Parts: sequence; structure tokens; C-alpha cells
Amino acid sequence: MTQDELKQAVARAAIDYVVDGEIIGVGTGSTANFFIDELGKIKDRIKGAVASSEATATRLRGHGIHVYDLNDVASISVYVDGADEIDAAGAMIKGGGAALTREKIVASVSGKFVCIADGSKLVQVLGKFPLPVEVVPMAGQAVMRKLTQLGGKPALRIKDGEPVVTDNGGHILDVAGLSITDPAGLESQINQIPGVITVGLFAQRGADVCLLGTSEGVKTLT
Ligand code: ABF
Repeated sequence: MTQDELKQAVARAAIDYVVDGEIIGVGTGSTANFFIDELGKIKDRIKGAVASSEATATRLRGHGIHVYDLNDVASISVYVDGADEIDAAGAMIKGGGAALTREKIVASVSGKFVCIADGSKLVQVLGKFPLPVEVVPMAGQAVMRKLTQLGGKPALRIKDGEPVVTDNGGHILDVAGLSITDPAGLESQINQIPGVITVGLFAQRGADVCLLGTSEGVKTLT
């Protein structure tokens, strides 16, 4: 199976977690996009969705799914999203798609986090994928110095010669060289740095379920 077929398989499997008549939280990225396409097929069963990015909102609307502002929603039963890395405990690195802040917000109000990923995303120790950190632009250099003190090698994310600007007006630092043996602890430490908007470690609120696409089929990790 190709990587896309594995992503499609987990996207289909995630539909089993959708609660009829409710508003669902929807993540960002290529795996989440496959999920949105599956959601489009059962759109009459749900009330609508809360999106974790402008890109996701646009794709949801393209399928005729109503997108709610989070301020108009008290709680969400299920949030479905991809990850850049996930460990066996459900801790994740996210933010390769630069949507980490809204992803963390929507996940935080959701009863259950269902992570959908192809098998290559499962790791023993997080950190091979550079850890994304969203920052207030004026604090970029200051935060980079602090991240270097923590043992990382941060770099400002650049696209087409310009810093990437998130949906929230932030910049993204990608921190290489970390071997993250205490994801929840490092999440707290980085959260304390002034200028950090969001760290792409999702450990304190990790995934409750991970649907992992493998050549032997979809494996469920809980
Ligand atoms: C989002 O999409 C991000 O948090 C993560 O960075 C990325 C995973 O992308 P893909 O599904 O394209 O591998 O969930």
C-alpha cells in the first residue's frame, strides 16, 4: 500500500468515532484532508465541525459541512487529527503544517482525541521530527536562544524566502536535535518561555486513540 492509501484507510476507520448529531473537531494536514473527504460522505449525520485551520475550514465548506466558530461551541465530543510523530503513550509532535495552535485549542475542548496516522509516524522516542514552536514574531531570536539552552537547534521556518506566517500571525521555529524522553515536562518548560504561543508537543493532552495505518491493516492503539 502507498502512504496515501494508508492515510485513506485510517481516515475511513476514524468515521467509526464520529458521534451522530454532534459537532466534530477536525485537524489539519494530508491525513486530516482524507478524513474530511470521508466526513463529506456522511455529512447528513453530523451537525457540523470546528476547524483547526483556515485550510481545513475551506475544505469542510467545500463538502457542504457547516463550520462553527469555537466561541459558539461549548464542547466537542471527538477531535480527529494527524501527527508528525506519536509514541506508544499517545504523546505527539504536531505542527509540521503550522496549525499547531488552533489544533491544541480545539483538542483541549474535545472529549476524545483520535489521532490518524500512517505507521511511519509511530516512534519510540519523540524528537527526530524537528519540534515546531509557534512564536510572536518579535520574540523569535529570544526564544531561539532559550531553546538552544534546552539542547535544541532551532531554525526559523522559511518558505519562498520569507518566514512562514501562521493563521494567527505567528512565526514557526523548528527545533532539531532533541531526544524527548519527558514530553510532558518539556511541553511545560517551553510553554514558560515568554514569546512562545504554542509548542507542538501534545503530551499533557495527548491522543486517546491512535489509528495507525500499516500494511497489515489499521491498528488501534489506546
Ligand atoms: C497536522 O498535520 C499537524 O499537526 C501535523 O503537523 C500534520 C501531519 O500531516 P500529514 O497528515 O500531512 O502527515 O495534524
